[in-house]
Amino acid sequence: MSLTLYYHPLASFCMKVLVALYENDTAFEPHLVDLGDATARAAFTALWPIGKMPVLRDETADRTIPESTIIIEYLAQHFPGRTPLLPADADRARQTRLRDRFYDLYVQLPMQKVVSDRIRPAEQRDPYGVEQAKTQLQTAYAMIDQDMPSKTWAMGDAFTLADCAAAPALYFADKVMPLGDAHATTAAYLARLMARPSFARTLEEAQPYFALFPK
Ligand SMILES: N[C@@H](CCC(=O)N[C@@H](CS)C(=O)NCC(=O)O)C(=O)O
Repeated sequence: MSLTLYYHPLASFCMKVLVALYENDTAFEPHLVDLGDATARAAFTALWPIGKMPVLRDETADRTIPESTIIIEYLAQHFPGRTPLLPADADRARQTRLRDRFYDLYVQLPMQKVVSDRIRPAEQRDPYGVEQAKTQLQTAYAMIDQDMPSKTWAMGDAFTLADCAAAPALYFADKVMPLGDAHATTAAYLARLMARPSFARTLEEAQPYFALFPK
């Protein structure tokens, strides 16, 4: 098989790429990376010294592709399917990339800040940083509420890269700072994402690992 995905089923940026792969039934070999295991970590950082998942390896093309957005762009270009993931129109493609950046930088990263603080030793916690992250999430929720009311997906009727980014970002953000009734439009978008077969499958496969998610 040409494609191998180095990933962990519970890692939110990996989920983003799984959604893209499942959207188009793209064949790949899953390679689960346990970064807590020294040997597995060494093998993974030999591939991508930054040490962050996911990484895609295309053996046929002899290419190593890191970074979730770049992986999805690669899939859209080299392994296209029924869901185009990036619009052909250049302006719409730019707007899609902006929304992808928005969900990665202003939803996913602040969510990770809150989660990672929970698993630190008490003396290394960063309450000020967590407060800033929660304020960032509030701003992002309000922006999504404004952006989404008349749309099914982030770019309208078509499911794209932006929705791949939004799905795990909003799913875990809702766990650390619930959307509730105050953000009903964003909550409804999250419900649509969770019902989308590609993301439903991704969540199903992560179920055995959910006990690792810090409450
Ligand atoms: N910008 C990267 C972020 C990847 C990332 O943060 N991955 C997390 C898992 S969701 C990771 O590998 N964390 C392990 C670590 O930081 O040691 C992307 O979009 O792929």
